[in-house]
Amino acid sequence: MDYPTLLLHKVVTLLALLGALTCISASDMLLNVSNLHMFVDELPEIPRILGYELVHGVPKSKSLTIGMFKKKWKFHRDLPATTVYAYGLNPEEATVPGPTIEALYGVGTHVTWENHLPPINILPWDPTIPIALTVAREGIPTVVHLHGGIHAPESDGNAYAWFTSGFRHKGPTWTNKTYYYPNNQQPGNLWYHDHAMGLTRINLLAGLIGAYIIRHPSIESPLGLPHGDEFDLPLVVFDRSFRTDGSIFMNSTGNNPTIHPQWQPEYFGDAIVVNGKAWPRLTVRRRKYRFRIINASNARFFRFFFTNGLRFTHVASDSAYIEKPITANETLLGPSEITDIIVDFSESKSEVAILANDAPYPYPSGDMVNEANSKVMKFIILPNEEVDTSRIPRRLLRYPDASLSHATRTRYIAMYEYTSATNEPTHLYLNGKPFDASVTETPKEGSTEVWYVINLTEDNHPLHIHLGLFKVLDQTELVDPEIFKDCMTKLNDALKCHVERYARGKKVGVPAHEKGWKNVYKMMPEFVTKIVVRFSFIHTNASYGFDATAKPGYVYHCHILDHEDNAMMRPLKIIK
Ligand SMILES: *[C@@H]1O[C@H](CO)[C@@H](O)[C@H](O)[C@H]1NC(C)=O
Ligand SMILES: *[C@@H]1O[C@H](CO)[C@@H](O)[C@H](O)[C@H]1NC(C)=O
Ligand SMILES: *[C@@H]1O[C@H](CO)[C@@H](O)[C@H](O)[C@H]1NC(C)=O
Ligand SMILES: *[C@@H]1O[C@H](CO)[C@@H](O)[C@H](O)[C@H]1NC(C)=O
Ligand SMILES: *[C@@H]1O[C@H](CO)[C@@H](O)[C@H](O)[C@H]1NC(C)=O
Ligand SMILES: *[C@@H]1O[C@H](CO)[C@@H](O)[C@H](O)[C@H]1NC(C)=O
Ligand SMILES: *[C@@H]1O[C@H](CO)[C@@H](O)[C@H](O)[C@H]1NC(C)=O
Ligand SMILES: [Cu+2]
Repeated sequence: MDYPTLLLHKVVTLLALLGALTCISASDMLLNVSNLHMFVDELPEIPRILGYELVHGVPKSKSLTIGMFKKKWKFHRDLPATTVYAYGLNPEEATVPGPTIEALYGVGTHVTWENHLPPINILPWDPTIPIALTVAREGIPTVVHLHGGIHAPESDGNAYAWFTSGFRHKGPTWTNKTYYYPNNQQPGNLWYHDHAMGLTRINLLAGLIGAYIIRHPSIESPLGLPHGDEFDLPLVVFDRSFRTDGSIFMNSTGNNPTIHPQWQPEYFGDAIVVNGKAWPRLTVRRRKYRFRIINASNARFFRFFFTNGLRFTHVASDSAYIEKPITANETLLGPSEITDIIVDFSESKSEVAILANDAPYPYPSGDMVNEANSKVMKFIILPNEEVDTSRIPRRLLRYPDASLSHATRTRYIAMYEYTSATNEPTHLYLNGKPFDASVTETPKEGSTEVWYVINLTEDNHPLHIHLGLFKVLDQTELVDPEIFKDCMTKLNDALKCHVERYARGKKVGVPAHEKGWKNVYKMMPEFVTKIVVRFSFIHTNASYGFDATAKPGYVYHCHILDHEDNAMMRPLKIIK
């Protein structure tokens, strides 16, 4: 090694050691979550913040300042308080998840996101994966992405637009303290979360997540769905492991410690947390409720169902309504996916309904769920009959058609996983390229494209595209995947490797409730998934009304956060 490389290596080793030290607490005992009673805490009410104000009854744009604070949070009655990072208007009101921001269609919201986090990280970050190494000792880099939002690149929370406490240090693509969300898109469910380069998995694990709803009353009210704070609730679901002292447990030994001292390919926790409490309970009336379920896990998939056979009806998926309600008895939710369902508790034959999960982890070929992570929350159903004027309409919202004939460009997006000599994953790339390699995906504003997403790994990767929405057309299994993978490993070129000769295996249909516009979809391993991506508003076809071509552009990435950080993410630049 030459001298500068050697020096860098020493610094990295030292920092790795420091990273490890900061997370080893006096009590390093992993909590056996089986010792925590389920359903003893009430589902907390998440504070709501309006992203607009009413001036003489007329909604006007509003400016919010939301901070990130280090504080203590009680995840369970019998668990000591946990140190977390929480979003809120001030430290006292900060919560995990953060306040739900309610925006109105057509009324913009300005948010100044402020970092108040002290420099020592509460979780083991790994300095060998691409992160803001230079400032890691002087502050915790953070940047906020509004997932599902259609807004200018400067407000998109680019991974390199991070900033530390007091904006003392800023990443290379940082531009402005205040973000602007125009809210001119279709009504639906969004969420905000951290997106800092190489630290996303940690900052989310520490608590930096929150729901964001765009409402369009003149379109939504006639649908007659359950509404109001009592009957229309976001449920932010994630999994965490804890130590006996209450601290969040994240393994500080990597699966390839000589390469990455701390990084592991997927984080799984044993306790299932809903709106900030582990396995909470909610008393409900015998009537319809709307639940906007956000999967904010790093890597866990959930397949939700009710143990008493109660069914539910999908009305939206990710950030958009679907055209027609779809009734089902179970639903599979990938990381960062959002499902929006109506549950009619008047149909329940019992007085208790447990929302349960039976998705193996990693999904689909991993371990079966155990007692702890197979239960999510409990609903206690009041016995008296209710008058319920809400309804589930036969049709929801229709958007302009998006057919393949409008597509002007075809792209192939291949997912690669790289392993060490011991066959342990070391990192993952899209199209075989690191995040920093120059941009290759440059769609035209207003255009429609077809992307073939080729999953060459053994895992299900939820692909998330910023700005654009997409529809999943079909999923086709690769025949002779090993031969095709070999070629792709050598040439990294789907056309030269004749993807069409391999993508002719069995076809797997897209579930009815996921046929609408999505911003994340689970890409099946060894399958080619064909999606049609739209780079204009889906509800009007209109152009965005802001400069989508500005720097620093957008990104697309795998939403398993441990993958995104290392570095299953690529730039996406919109051109005129
Ligand atoms: C956790 O506790 C449960 C019940 O006390 C026990 O059955 C289980 O073996 C324990 N698990 C571990 C990993 O110690
Ligand atoms: C920064 O954001 C504010 C508030 O949205 C806006 O008025 C201002 O023009 C922005 N400045 C730059 C340089 O983008
Ligand atoms: C932490 O990860 C290492 C390496 O993968 C593994 O050997 C160890 O058992 C893990 N520890 C716990 C408590 O899960
Ligand atoms: C849901 O229905 C399908 C098809 O009828 C069935 O295969 C599945 O086992 C059911 N799931 C649950 C959780 O009842
Ligand atoms: C939740 O999201 C994580 C990561 O995005 C994913 O791995 C997991 O499967 C998702 N779970 C559910 C229930 O959707
Ligand atoms: C939107 O654009 C598509 C093609 O891109 C077209 O078929 C459709 O008619 C347009 N709809 C509206 C409302 O302009
Ligand atoms: C890739 O394939 C694996 C293995 O089947 C699967 O679990 C994963 O979801 C797939 N990822 C995508 C993006 O399809
Ligand atoms: Cu992934």
